Amino acid sequence: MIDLRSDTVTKPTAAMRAAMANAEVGDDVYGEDPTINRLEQRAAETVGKEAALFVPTGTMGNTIAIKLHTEHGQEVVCDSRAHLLDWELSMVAWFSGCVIRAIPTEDGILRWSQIRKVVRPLGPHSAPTGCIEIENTHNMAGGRIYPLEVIEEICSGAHDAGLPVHMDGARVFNAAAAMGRPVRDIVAHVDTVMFCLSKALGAPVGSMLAGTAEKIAKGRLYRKRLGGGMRQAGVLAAAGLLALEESPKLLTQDHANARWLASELQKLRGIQIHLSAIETNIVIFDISGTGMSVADISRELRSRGVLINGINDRQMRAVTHYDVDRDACASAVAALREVLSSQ
Ligand code: TLP
Repeated sequence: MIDLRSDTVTKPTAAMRAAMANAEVGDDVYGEDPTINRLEQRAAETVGKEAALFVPTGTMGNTIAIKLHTEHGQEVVCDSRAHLLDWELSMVAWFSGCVIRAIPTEDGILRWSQIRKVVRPLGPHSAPTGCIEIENTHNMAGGRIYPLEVIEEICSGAHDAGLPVHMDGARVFNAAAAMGRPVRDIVAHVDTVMFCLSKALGAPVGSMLAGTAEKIAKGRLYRKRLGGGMRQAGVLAAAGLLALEESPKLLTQDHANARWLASELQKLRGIQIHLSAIETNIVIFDISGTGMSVADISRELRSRGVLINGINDRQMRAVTHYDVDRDACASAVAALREVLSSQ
């Protein structure tokens, strides 16, 4: 199977499996797992924050971050296609007791000029704003990257208004690779950042939440409350360390494959793609001109050994990663060409 459904499907490398087998472990709830401690330290150094916390999932990392930055009854400002809003089972409401104030954007990238208009204090009718959340790269906008000056402007506006900023940086290493900048430059101004080891970086499990030592110490307690105290999870952290140290340099290959895939898909009858929007490893394409439904295309592709899912009734998403090389991308294009021509 050529699996382009997501970069979450990456399998651990042979080196990761060997590191997992040999990992030194201890009970992490007592703070005694040396491999997790090393991963948390390396992650904090890499992103330039005081401390970092190993969490089982990106969803848990975002959930803890929002809880750290808000009180019950506040609003969290984010883009209207944010993962936080559409794909995390309303954890903002469930765990933090907040509602989302969503701002529609063309490209997934919020600007301070838009955020400023919805920021408000507690009033007789209005809930106060608790924090701002930005997603970098933006998944459902097709892996779009926040320009550094936009992040700086949002953070300075938010901080002047007394508001913290959390970055859902599930794929911030993709942004860094595409920009040729270290992650620490991208996240320098945000208060917390969550990034995933288990997506394009290839670890089997795990994400990191980074911020001040004080926030991360409190975050550790929220992680326990959420059932995320993981004991001898150094076996996972060992793969995570390799994901952190070794995988970032492979990402530009995924980006080149995504651009190539997009340019080939664009040649197919009825497929529409904005090539200039392909900045990292996510290719979102519109199939409404093909005369077929998303579900039919997905099913026909599957029967030809290719997995690509729809994200709504007219768009599909293909995500490149290290388990899908250029030849596999070519086979996926050929399969889709065949599906469309058998129409
Ligand atoms: N994204 C998954 C699905 O949930 C859509 C994917 O296949 O892309 N933030 C962002 C921006 C994400 O893309 C994801 C996962 C998460 C958070 C959550 O990470 P996990 O799945 O580890 O909870």
